[in-house]
Order: sequence, then C-alpha cells, then structure tokens
Amino acid sequence: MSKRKAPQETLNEGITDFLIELANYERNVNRAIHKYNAYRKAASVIAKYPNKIKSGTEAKKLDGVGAKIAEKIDEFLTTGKLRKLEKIRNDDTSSSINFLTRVTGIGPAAARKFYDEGVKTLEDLKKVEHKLNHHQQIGLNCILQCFSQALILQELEELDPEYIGTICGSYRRGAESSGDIDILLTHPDFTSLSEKQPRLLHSVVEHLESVGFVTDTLSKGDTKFMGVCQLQKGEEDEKDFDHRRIDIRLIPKDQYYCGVLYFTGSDIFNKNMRTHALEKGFTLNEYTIRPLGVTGMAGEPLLVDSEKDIFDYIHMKYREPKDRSE
Ligand code: DCT
Ligand code: MG
Repeated sequence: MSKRKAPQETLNEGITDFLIELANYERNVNRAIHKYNAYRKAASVIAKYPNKIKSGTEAKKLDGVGAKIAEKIDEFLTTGKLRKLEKIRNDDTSSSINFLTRVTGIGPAAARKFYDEGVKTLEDLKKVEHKLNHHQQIGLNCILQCFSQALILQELEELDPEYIGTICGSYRRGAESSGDIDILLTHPDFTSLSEKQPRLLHSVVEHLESVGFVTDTLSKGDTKFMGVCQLQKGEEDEKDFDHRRIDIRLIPKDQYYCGVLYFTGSDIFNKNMRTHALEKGFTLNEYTIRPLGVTGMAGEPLLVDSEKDIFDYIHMKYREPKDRSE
C-alpha cells in the first residue's frame, strides 16, 4: 500500500539482515544493550562496504567487526544460515517477546512482564486490551491494521497483481479505533475515459468473500460495495471475531490519488486542505485537482500519480496520514 522504496544495496544484505535480527534479540529478549549496539554498528559498517564480503577475515578489517561477528559471518557464508539464529527463532520465549516489542509502546521490559503473565500472542493482547496504556493500545491497533492490510493486499495480488488498493479512513491515520474500513481500489485498465468495469470490483468482493474476510453484503453497485468483514480469521471454534463495516470503492486510475487523499481524511484536514488549495488557485475534490482560471472557472484536471503530487501542486508540505487529523 505504501509507495515502494527504491531498491536497496543488496551486496551484503544476508549478513546485515542477520546482524540486525541478532541485535533486536539482544535488546528485546536479553536487554543487553551493549551487544545490541555492537551488532547494529557492525551491520551499519557492512551496509556501507562497497564489495561483496567473501569471508569473516575480510569483514574483520572493518571498524566495528570483531572476532565473534567475523566467525558468524564465516558460518553464514559457508552454510547459508546461523545456528544461533535458528535456535532463537525456534524458541517460544524469544519469538513471543520479539513479537510483543513490535507493538509500539511495549518495550523489552513490558514485553517480558506481559510474557510472564501469559500474554504471548496477538490474540492474548486483544484479551487484555483494557490493561494496555494509551500508547500501547495505539500500537495494538497499528498491528491489527498491518495484519488486515497485509491480508487484503495479498488477496489482491493473488487475484491480479496489477490491482492497487489502499485502506483509507481513520484506519490509515492510525486512529486507536476506527468506525469502519474504507478501501479504495483501482486498476491500470480502468480510467475515467474507459468503459465502466464492475467486474474489477465484483471479482475482488467475491474473492474476499471466498476467503472468509467479507461476511455480509449491504449493497453492491458498479463502483461501490458496502458490507461487513471480519478483521481476523480466528481458530475453528473461536467466536470473538472483530466485525467491521467495510466499504470498497473502485476508482479510475487517474482519479485514484485524489480519492485516497479524500477518503483518508480527516474531514477537518480535507476542509483545511481544500481551503489552502483555493488560496493557491486550485479546486480540489475527491476526484480531481484543477487550476482555477482568472475568471474563477476550473480548468482541466491535473495529472496526479501520488498523494504527494497533490501537495506539491498547492505548495503544501507533505503530511503523513498519521498527521492528518486537522
Ligand atoms: N470525509 C470527508 N467529509 C465528510 C465525510 C467524510 O472529507 N463529511 C472523508 C474523510 C474521511 C473519509 O471520508 C471516511 O469517512 P469516515 O469513515 O466517516 O471517517 P473516518 O475518519 O474514517 O472515521 P471513522 O473512524 O468513524 O470511520
Ligand atoms: Mg472510516
């Protein structure tokens, strides 16, 4: 859903990845901050190293890579893996604590405390939501959001990799709790000049129904579906699904980012941004941004290929969704 990053330097990515995983383990599980710093430092010098590392000895010449890390690099280069990491990954305590610390607001100490109280999984966390502080509740909501975003994206990708989808609304702004789920959908085949293509919407709805994500239909048109979904597929006899209202809109590709901006909101932010646009001589709505002529007449829609394009046209600094409450 978010814009893809430019391809990273991948020369020694295998090595830097395992170093960062080890660093996180030391910080989150052992609370050994010195070891954490040591692994991070090694990862960072190796990431900047311009050649593909062929041995631990070669790596050891770099400032920040000591004998023990060099040994691990050798093991990784010869066997393709690291026994220490395999063990950590298979260890329930480590993986639960690592997971818990991924919730923002839960640090290594709190994670250990939750773990000792028997809170180990996302499901457990949801059950003790009342015990979480404000920050941790926001973190939990973000994780739920990531999970369902990942699920929807994955399903779209499976159906047709050319689909582009974004969950908008308060959800995208990272709100603690959101009323409903607003999904916008587009496809390069569908523009404001092409024929209507209700199949593009209906096949997504049917697919999300078939995997058990969408559970009910309230209305289904050519470009807008309204229904009910469940946020997570639980175990067989688990009945406490989190049901939410879901709207899915199919939007022409050329109008997609104006739609994403509008439906991300908030309504107050939108109002302020439209006012700002007018001051700069543009009219902005959920479909297009158009320049205003001297007579006040709106011109042709401007080309928009990202949300940032819209901010750029009206000389407004880009704001991340989480910073768009007003
Ligand atoms: N919107 C707007 N003006 C309105 C209503 C909606 O600009 N009068 C935009 C901004 C948010 C987006 O549409 C989705 O609307 P809602 O789902 O009602 O808002 P939300 O911010 O997602 O809040 P909620 O958590 O209640 O769904
Ligand atoms: Mg909403």
